[in-house]
Amino acid sequence: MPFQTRYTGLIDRYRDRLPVHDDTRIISLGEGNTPLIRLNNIPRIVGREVDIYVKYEGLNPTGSFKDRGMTMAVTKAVEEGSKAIICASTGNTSAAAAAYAARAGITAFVIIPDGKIAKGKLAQAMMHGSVVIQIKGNFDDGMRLVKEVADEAPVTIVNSINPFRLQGQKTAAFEIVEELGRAPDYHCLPVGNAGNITAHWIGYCEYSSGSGDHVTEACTFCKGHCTYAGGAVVGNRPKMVGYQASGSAPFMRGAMVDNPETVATAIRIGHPQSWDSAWKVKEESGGWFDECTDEEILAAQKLLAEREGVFCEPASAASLAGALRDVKNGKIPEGSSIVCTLTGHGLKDPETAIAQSTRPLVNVEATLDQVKRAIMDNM
Ligand code: AN7
Repeated sequence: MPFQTRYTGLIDRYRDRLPVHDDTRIISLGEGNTPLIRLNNIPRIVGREVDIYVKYEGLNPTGSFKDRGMTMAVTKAVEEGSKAIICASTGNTSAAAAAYAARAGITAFVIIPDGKIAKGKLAQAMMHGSVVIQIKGNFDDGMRLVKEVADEAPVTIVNSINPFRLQGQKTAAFEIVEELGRAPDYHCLPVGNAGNITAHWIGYCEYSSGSGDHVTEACTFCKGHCTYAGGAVVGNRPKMVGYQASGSAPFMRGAMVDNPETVATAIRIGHPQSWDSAWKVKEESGGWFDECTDEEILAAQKLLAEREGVFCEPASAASLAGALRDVKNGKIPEGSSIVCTLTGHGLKDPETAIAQSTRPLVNVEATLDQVKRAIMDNM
């Protein structure tokens, strides 16, 4: 028999660490198994001896890390007999919900802030046939409405308050440990609702405990769905570092923010849903929160695209912007290994990318002469 290598998604790959049964119908689009790319050029530019890797979650099926959580959430919703799912979203959750609902043959209702989601994400939600409800309000208003409506209508919430979401998302940490042979010293993420930073910590804790035993009361995060045994840590765990956009930084203010604003619309979130657990993650891991200005975020997005050939969306670049600053100021010491999660693909938001591209387009007639001139002038 030939060795079968077809990759069939993260639930199949990490089945023994996820809350599924042998006969569960898996709703998958082959998510997970994303590249961990070592940065070659940027550390040299920064002039520090550090190993920086980017986990390119933009290469998931719908272009963001949300697919990891959505394969679990939709699989469980279908298993429980649900015919419809609902979420509030700054864009990526709605894209993933729409796609996985299409795959499962159920209906997705998505609530998005009017005019404040990137074009690519809107295109996805519409194209996959979800019911797109635009509200005159922001993500936080949408989240409140989702909770209220789910109390009265037969719909399953697939925002990250659905515990199966974090179970799927924790697998990113598994992949990183398996690829590096150990956990990194620092793991940097952009923070909005703080679901993903929590999910990664669950994953690192579970993996480092080296146990498949389900001792639920030991785990403060998973609400009973992970395999973290607690106590005996046999592997290393990273310091978890969360970066927010300055105009949308409740973890820096120490309080909810009512009118969040940032160019990084994915993390335009003032009332994070995983508030308590994110603080615990920071404390347990010895990490910290910090903020980046929109200018820093866009500069990091551009640096990564121009110097490494990796295109992420603005929110994702907050992880690198913050990490580079903390490498330069010594908070992250030389000799460290760092993973930055690039949560979403740059193609999600072409308008912001084009608007911040400084190189002018070179417009010429369709003649050899003019094209040659354009090349010589720009060598
Ligand atoms: C690219 O899609 O909340 O801290 O509704 O799309 O786990 O919320 C998106 C969040 C980071 C923040 N980067 O993750 C949504 C949504 C990107 C994102 C985050 C999001 P969390």
